[in-house]
Amino acid sequence: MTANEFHLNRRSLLAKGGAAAAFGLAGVYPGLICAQDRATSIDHTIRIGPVSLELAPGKIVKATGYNGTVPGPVLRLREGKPVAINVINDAGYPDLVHWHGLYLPSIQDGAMEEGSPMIAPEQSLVYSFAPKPSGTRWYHSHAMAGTDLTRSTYSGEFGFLIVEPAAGDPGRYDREVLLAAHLWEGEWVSMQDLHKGPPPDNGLEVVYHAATFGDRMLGHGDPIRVKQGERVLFRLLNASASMGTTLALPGHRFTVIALDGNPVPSPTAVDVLRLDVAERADVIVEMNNPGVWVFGSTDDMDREMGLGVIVEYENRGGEPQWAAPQNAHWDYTIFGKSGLAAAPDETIQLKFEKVPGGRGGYNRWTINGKSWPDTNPLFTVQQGKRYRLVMDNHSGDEHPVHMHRHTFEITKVGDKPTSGVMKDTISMPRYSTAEIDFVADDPGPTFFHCHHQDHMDEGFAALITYT
Ligand SMILES: [Cu+2]
Repeated sequence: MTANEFHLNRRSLLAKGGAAAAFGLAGVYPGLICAQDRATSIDHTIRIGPVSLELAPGKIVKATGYNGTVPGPVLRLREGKPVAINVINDAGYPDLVHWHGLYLPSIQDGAMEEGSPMIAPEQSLVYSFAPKPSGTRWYHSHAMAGTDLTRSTYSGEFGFLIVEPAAGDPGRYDREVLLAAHLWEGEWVSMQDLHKGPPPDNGLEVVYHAATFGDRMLGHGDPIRVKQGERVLFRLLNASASMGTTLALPGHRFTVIALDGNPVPSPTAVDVLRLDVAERADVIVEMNNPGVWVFGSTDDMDREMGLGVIVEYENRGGEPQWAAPQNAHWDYTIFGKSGLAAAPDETIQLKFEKVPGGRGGYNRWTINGKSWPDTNPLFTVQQGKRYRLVMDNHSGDEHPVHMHRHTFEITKVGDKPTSGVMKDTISMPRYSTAEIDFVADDPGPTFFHCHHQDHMDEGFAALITYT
């Protein structure tokens, strides 16, 4: 028996919910179960498996990844065109793939909490869907990691998923560069031990020892080679498990044209990009400052860990130059419209808090005083109605708050009303408030959580359900 036959025999077909029956979920989500609809051909195969990454000469990290590379292969799909993706799980633990930023039936979404099946080790699963909306999406593990810093988003299980518009829209650029930031070699540390001081009640946090922006540590991969006068489209992703990052390219500005893959109403040039975990930015950079530059984190320690890449103009050499940006301010609202967003049908208050784990313990997280799974349902929605989430981050940590299967509109940041910026993840700085609106336009259980792996695993998660 060949490996292929093995998987054909054992795979569970997910097309139109076929796998739900196989996994005994028919009783839970009867509306999603259709006749077994076999995918006739596989368009892409993703094998989750061990990889040995040489981040820099002699610096080897053992991780899991997709098809032997990190990031995984870029999946370029056409909006609305059905695709079948066979995922083979050789990760050595139960796993699944989430298609981040897409409108998918819950069972296809790759979130166990929504009813998507887990893929047992050495089994495979076919995800079959018509991708939408167009834009810079990504795919990654949505398994729990708990305290295991080799699993899920701590590992190398991430890749770009670009949904090309149904009607071709090449855009005005000469070169496209995809870069994902990731942190490696995580370790649980008590912050009070690290800082030799307060806060005394805080629990363990993950600190990292290596970073990549692209596929190697800063200075060890191929430089991005550009020519003077080029317009480069960078599609940027923070694929870290738990750390936001601020990026700069000295001597250049970023014209932000899309956030989380969705075009912004007011494309604006900025000196820095703030990307929290899971956030994406599509930016255009005019290459009009010849030299050799470091494009990387504005945090010196992050760059020293490797979070950067060299941008090298044609016929230029010498040491890569870095300079701290003058204006490191980041504000979603400058990309929005000034008018008010549509009035919601209903407003929901959400308060996020931390229950410190104390020295050597793990912190826990709550939404309105409850941790997953006691958060269910967070609230219920009616199809077609518009909901406003009034969110209060009542904690000293930053939270990238992510909503599955829907796109939301940022309607307020702090005290500043805004509209028109559409996202699937919003970064909430410590002790901050924000409001987001969404239309209940994709029936099915919908996972809502912090994209910080540790925060999600320790309670900061809930389900929004449809009536
Ligand atoms: Cu969080």
